[in-house]
Amino acid sequence: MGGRAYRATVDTDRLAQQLSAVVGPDHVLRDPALRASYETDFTGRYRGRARLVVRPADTAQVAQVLRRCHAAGVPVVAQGGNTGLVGGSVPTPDGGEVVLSLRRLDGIGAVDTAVGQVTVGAGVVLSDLHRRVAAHGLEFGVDLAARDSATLGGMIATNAGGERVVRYGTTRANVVGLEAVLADGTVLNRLAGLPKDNTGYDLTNLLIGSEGTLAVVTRARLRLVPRLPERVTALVGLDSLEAALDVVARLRLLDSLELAEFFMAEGLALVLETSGLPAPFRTAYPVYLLVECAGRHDPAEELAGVLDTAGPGETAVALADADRRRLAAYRERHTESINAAGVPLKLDVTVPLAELPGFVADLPGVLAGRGRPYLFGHLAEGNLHVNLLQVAAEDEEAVTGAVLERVAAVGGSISAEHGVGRAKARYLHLSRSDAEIAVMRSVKAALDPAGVLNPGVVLAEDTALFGRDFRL
Ligand code: 2HG
Ligand code: ZN
Repeated sequence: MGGRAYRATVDTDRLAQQLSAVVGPDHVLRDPALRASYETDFTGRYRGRARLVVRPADTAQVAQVLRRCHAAGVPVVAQGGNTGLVGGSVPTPDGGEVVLSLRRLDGIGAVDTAVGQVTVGAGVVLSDLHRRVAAHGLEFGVDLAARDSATLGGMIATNAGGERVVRYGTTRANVVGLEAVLADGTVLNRLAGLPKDNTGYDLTNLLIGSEGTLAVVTRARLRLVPRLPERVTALVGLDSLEAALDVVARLRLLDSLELAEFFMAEGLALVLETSGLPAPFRTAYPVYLLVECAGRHDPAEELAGVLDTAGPGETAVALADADRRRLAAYRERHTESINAAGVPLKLDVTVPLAELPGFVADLPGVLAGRGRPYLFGHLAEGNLHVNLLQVAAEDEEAVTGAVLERVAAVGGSISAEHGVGRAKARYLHLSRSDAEIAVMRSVKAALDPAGVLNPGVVLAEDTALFGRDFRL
C-alpha cells in the first residue's frame, strides 16, 4: 500500500523559489488574499490553507512543478474551475498542500472535422468549448449547469455527468485520449485519438474519474458529435415521481430524447424566492419534469405526443433558445439558490429507477427531522441530488451515513457524478467491495507511491499514520 513519504519539515520559501523559476514569480501565490479563492470550495463547506498556489502555463511546467513537489515530499491538489462539490479540489486546513491550478492551460486546438475531435487544455472552460465547436456544426456531448466555470480537466478528473447523459453518456464516453503527468513528473501522452487502438491497458480510462489521485490531466482529445439543429424543451408539472418516471420511460422510445431532469415543489419555491423568476404555472405541483428533445427534424410533435398522455398536470413548451434557457433555469438555479440559503450538506446518489419513488418516500423517515431536504437531479439516470439545509453540525455524519446506507441497501451508488472526494471517502465501502478497494489501493501505490497526489481523496487515509503530523 502506498503511503506518504513526506519530509518532516519542508522549506516553503525554498520550494516557492524553485517553483517561481519554473512558472515565473507572478504565478506562485503566497499572499493569503490571493490564495483565498483557491482554498474554499463553491459551497463554502470545504475550506483549507494552501502552502502556496502555483499556476503553470503548459504541460512542461506542470511536469517540473510536480517533480519539485515530489522531491520535496509535498502533497499536491490539482484544481480547475473549483466547482467541485466533494472537497476534492481544495486543500485541507493543515495538510500543507500545494494547489496546482490548471486554469492557464486553456488552449483549444483546431477542430478536426475529418474525425470529429478536438484537443483541449485542462483549463478550458466548458462553455468556451461549446462556443468554439458550434462554429463547425459540432458539439461536445457533455453539458452541465456549471458550464461557465467548470473546466474540462476537472470534468475529466471527476468523470462529470451532467444533463445529457441519457443521450451522450458521461465525460468518459466523450474522451478519446489524454495527456497527463504522474506524481514524479513523468508525462503520459495518449492524444492520437485513434478510434481503434487495443494496445494494452487503457490508461486514459483509468485516469478519467480518478479525481487527481493518480495523475494530473493536462490535455484531452475529445469526441465531438453532430450539432442537432431542431430542439424543443418542455417543463411539466406532475402529481408524482411515478408519473414523471412513466413519461421518461415513454420518451426513451423517441430517438430525440436528450435530457430528462426533475425537481420538486420545495426546491422550486426556493429558486423563485432567491432568483425572482416568475412561477412557471398558476398551480404548484409536487414534481416538475424538464425534458428536451433534439434532432435533424423538429421533434416538437413527437414530444407533444408523449406529453399529451402524461395525465393531470401542466406543460410549458419552448422552442427559441432564450425561452428554452428560461425553462431550464428553474432546474439549473437550484444549486445557487440552495447555496444562498445556507451551507448545504450535499449527497449525490444514483438509485435504480424502480426503487426511486420508494427511496424518496422513505427519506423523511431516514432523516428523522434532521435537516430540510431539497431533491433534484437527472431523472433519466436515477441521479438524485439530495441537498440538505439546516443539518446540525453534530448530525452531519449520522445523516450522511443513514442516507448513503439506504442508497446502498436499494442497490444504488453513493456517488453518481460529483465523485468521492474527501467528503465520501469513508463511505466508499458502501458502493465498492473490499477486493475492489484493495485493487484501487494497489493502483494508487503503483502510480503515486509517495502518496503526494490529492491524499485522502477517494481512498481514506490512515489518519493514525498520516493525519495530523504535517504542518505548514
Ligand atoms: C447539477 O446537477 C449539479 O446541477 C449540482 O450536479 C448539484 O448542487 C448540486 O447538488
Ligand atoms: Zn448534477
